[in-house]
Amino acid sequence: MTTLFISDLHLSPARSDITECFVRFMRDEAPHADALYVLGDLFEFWIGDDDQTPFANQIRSEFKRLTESGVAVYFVQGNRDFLLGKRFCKQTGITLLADVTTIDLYGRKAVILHGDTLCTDDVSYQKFRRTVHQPWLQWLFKRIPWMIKKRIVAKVQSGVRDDKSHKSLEIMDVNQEEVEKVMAQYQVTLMIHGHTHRPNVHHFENAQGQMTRIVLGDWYQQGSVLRVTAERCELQTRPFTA
Ligand code: LP5
Ligand code: MN
Repeated sequence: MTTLFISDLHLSPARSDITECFVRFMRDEAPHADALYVLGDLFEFWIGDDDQTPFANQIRSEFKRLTESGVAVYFVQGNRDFLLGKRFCKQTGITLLADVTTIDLYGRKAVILHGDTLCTDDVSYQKFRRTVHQPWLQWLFKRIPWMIKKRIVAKVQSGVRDDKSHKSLEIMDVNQEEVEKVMAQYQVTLMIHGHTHRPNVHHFENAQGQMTRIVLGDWYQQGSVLRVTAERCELQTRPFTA
């Protein structure tokens, strides 16, 4: 019995090394698991479920193949694929989860999330996030032709990149108070998230008891997988070369 967690792959047609590692993972490793959780930022950027490029279809077919083999696949949106929606899920058989969800991991309750909402010191990002998560704006955006959306995203991305380059690493990390607040709110002692690209297992103690926060790694230089069984939790890497 194994449950796998991945996040922050940032898949794009420009990075065939990441895509190849992902395809190997999906075909050789994931079929042996009970469930796969993708905790956001699967894509470098997902413009919308109307993406019909060969690349988008290749990724869809990998998920479809996996879910058809009987593996349950769950998806939490990241800050780069918050526009991935119901259509993609229907086409692939994956299940879209709420931004913050609790799951039962072999008898232990855990809260899972992408992790961007924990970075409360990053005030400009949180403001930006609130804007792009406005339901009316997303409703409108989804109705724009794909090629025009692509141009809008490229334009917004360049402005966003400039702002990010001025931020400190501390500002872009999680806020410990927010972590503890979310864990208390969901009454869990285990949290799993990605986003910060700082893979680690953090242990700390507070009034609620012994807490564990597992941070998933990104896929820039290698694959990164959290394997959980009833006995253990292990952050592992996968090389890009087969
Ligand atoms: O992912 P990572 O680590 O590189 O950076 C994130 C934060 N950045 C983002 C930005 C997205 O990756 C790119 C978004 C393009 C969006 C196009 C939207 C099209 C409209 C859709 C409408 C439904 O998420 C980064 C964090 C970092 O994580 C660490 O936490 O710091 O945040 C930023 O850099 C954001 C800036 O601080 C905000 C700049 C505001 C620019 C104003 C743009 C106007 C928005 C108008 C929207 C239509
Ligand atoms: Mn992210």
